[in-house]
Amino acid sequence: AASRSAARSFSSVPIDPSWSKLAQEELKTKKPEDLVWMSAEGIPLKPVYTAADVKTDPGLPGAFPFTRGPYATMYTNSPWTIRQYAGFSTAEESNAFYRQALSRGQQGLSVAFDLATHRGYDSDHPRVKGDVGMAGVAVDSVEDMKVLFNGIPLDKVSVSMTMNGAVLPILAMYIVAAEESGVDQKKLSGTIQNDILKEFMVRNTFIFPPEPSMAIIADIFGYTAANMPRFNSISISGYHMQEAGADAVLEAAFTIADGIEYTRAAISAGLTVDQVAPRFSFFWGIGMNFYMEIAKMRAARRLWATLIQEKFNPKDSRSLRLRTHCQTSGWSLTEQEPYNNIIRTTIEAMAAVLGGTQSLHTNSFDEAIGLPTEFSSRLARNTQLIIQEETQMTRVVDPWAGSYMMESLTADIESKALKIIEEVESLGGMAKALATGMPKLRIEESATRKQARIDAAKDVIVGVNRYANKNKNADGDVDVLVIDNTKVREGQVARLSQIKSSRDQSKVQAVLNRLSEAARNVSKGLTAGKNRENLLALAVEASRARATVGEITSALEGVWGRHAPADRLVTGAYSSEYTRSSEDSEVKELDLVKHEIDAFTQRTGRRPRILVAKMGQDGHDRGAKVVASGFADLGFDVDVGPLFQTPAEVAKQAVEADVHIVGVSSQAAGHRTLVPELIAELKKVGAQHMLVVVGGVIPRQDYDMMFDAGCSAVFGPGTRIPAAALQLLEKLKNVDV
Ligand code: 3CP
Repeated sequence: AASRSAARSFSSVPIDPSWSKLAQEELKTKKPEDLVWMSAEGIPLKPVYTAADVKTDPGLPGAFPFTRGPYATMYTNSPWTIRQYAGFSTAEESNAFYRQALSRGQQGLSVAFDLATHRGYDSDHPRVKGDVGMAGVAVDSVEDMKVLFNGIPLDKVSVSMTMNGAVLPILAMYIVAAEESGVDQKKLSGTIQNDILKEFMVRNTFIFPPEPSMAIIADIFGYTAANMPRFNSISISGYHMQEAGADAVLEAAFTIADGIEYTRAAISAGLTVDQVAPRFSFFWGIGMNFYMEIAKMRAARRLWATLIQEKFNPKDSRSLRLRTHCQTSGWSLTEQEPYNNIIRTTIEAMAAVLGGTQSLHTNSFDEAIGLPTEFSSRLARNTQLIIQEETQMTRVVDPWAGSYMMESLTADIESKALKIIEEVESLGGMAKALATGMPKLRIEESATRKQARIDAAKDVIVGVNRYANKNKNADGDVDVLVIDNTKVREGQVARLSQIKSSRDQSKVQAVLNRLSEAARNVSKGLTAGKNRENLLALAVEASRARATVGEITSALEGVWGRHAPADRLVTGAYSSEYTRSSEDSEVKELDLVKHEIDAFTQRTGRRPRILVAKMGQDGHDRGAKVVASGFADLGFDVDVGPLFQTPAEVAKQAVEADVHIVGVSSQAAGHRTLVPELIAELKKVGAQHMLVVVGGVIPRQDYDMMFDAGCSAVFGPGTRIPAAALQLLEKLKNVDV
């Protein structure tokens, strides 16, 4: 049914007439146009391409517009960097993990910090109890940073640090740790993510409001341009947009638009395009739509070169070369039949390589379940080593060039993305566009549609909505890494108090005061280097004096405040995608949900009401948003709680809104600490009748713990929204509301 109704709109897609004749003989009742597939991007993928579909010559690799790669020789001379993103627990444990990985074939480092660090809190802060050491390594001061890189030659190994919110203290502590190990900052090669625009759009680990956040970035550009010639000052990231639900066109468009905005920010701060753009780098997510991902990478390179040329007219051709890191899609991993994820990751890695990435992370197969183990990390690394060293794929530069399909698809993505970039530009650039909410809403709409296509089995996920293995335990339980969050926290707290008692307090206070003064000057609109101090230079001084991440952040927060985002919910996208050409059984299921909601409303006088809550510093809110939009479209009253709540704050909101259900979304392992606390808090305020359900990345091993704590249901990844709704409505029948 799906392909028939889709084909109706495709009679306008030009298909080679001679081929159509040949095809018609084979097809019998179908038409050649029935074989056209419409992608999520709205790009029709035709069954056959010919020379007539190619309108653009891709040129040569290493030459404008760099469609075929930023370097002329690419992997034939030097393959991409195998750079696995990792970090957990303490600096000691992460350091041991890095050293082992490097000895077994990994080529560059990529540090994952815990969420407390991302949000600028020291490990002893009460808000971060469930987060310390969980989704990354805990770093509070330069002492932790020194332990993290102990024995690793920072003048030889390039280090990427995924840090955006607390970017000043973290980059500063890295510089000081290197300095104290005898490596001058001039020699440091690596990358700091430093991409705050996409944090406001999707990733949510911002700290300060947008304006001072952009000033921080400009200061980092200024400092690295002057002092760190080998260091990439930013990793302009589409990855998180894809993880949040963006299709390839949205990802490419918003990321390039971000890059244009950063270039403008640098120029407003008195820098030139050629001082900054050669050290800009990019970061793509690579999902399962194989051809589309390769085409996206090619199109993005061409768009960047063309637009930067047009808008800023650089003299240095390196300003036009889009160099990128890629990560296979975390979202595409399934909790069901997790070994399938090894296969998915291999295919995605091949797309990244065929698309010409400079650096790559391949996910571990168990990442939809919990934190990767030593075993799963080794398999993930070996996936890249096998592609790099066994397949001979590195022997030819951009082997897809000249493919009718690939050139046509590349041009399609380019033109569609260009339209969106122009839309953003017409709003005044990405910072202004973000203030309108447009990019965020587009991505959420795309995510909600995607979920509806999966729930209606229009998009197939093997082992989830097709070919599900009925014997759930056939593969056995998959091991996950369990971190003793309390122990890590206690260790960090002890080290913090030791540092604070052994440093020169007046020196620390003096430099923190200068940081606050610089922050005030930022708010007055003064420019770094001219009439105020550079924020990163000050953070370096503060780190040398042993100021902590939390203290450096507070010195700025005292002036700028902490950003609290306003939110809107997508409506209608779920039901419109779901009902359009869905199977009968699925339409019946929706009718059943409706019927149950009506019955509930009759019985209680109001519709079932759910609070979708996020606790701790986990800002991954795609799941929460999609569930909220889906439930609202199904007929629930939905409240969406703010990000970063404590259990007590969630309990308070649940009571104020008088909800029937609190749905907790957890993606960063905080549930073990935070869900039991929430249930205790609900009891305290007399709301023990409310159902508490948990969804997200919850290892099977934790299910019993969740039920024992008093949860009514646990929804893992791959749960269909109508099925979850029915289950909850069933449980509400037994509750006196
Ligand atoms: C490369 N080189 C070459 C060639 N290829 N020289 C001659 N011939 C060639 N064919 C040179 C380059 O010019 C460069 O030298 C050096 O070799 C290294 O190559 P590179 O391409 O710069 O590669 P690399 O150092 O690995 O840098 C890759 C980029 C960097 C530029 C993409 O930014 C990077 O590593 N990014 C990683 C970002 C990351 O890991 N992010 C993790 C996100 P020079 O140095 O002299 O120029 S994890 C997020 C997870 C989700 C979440 O956020 O929660």
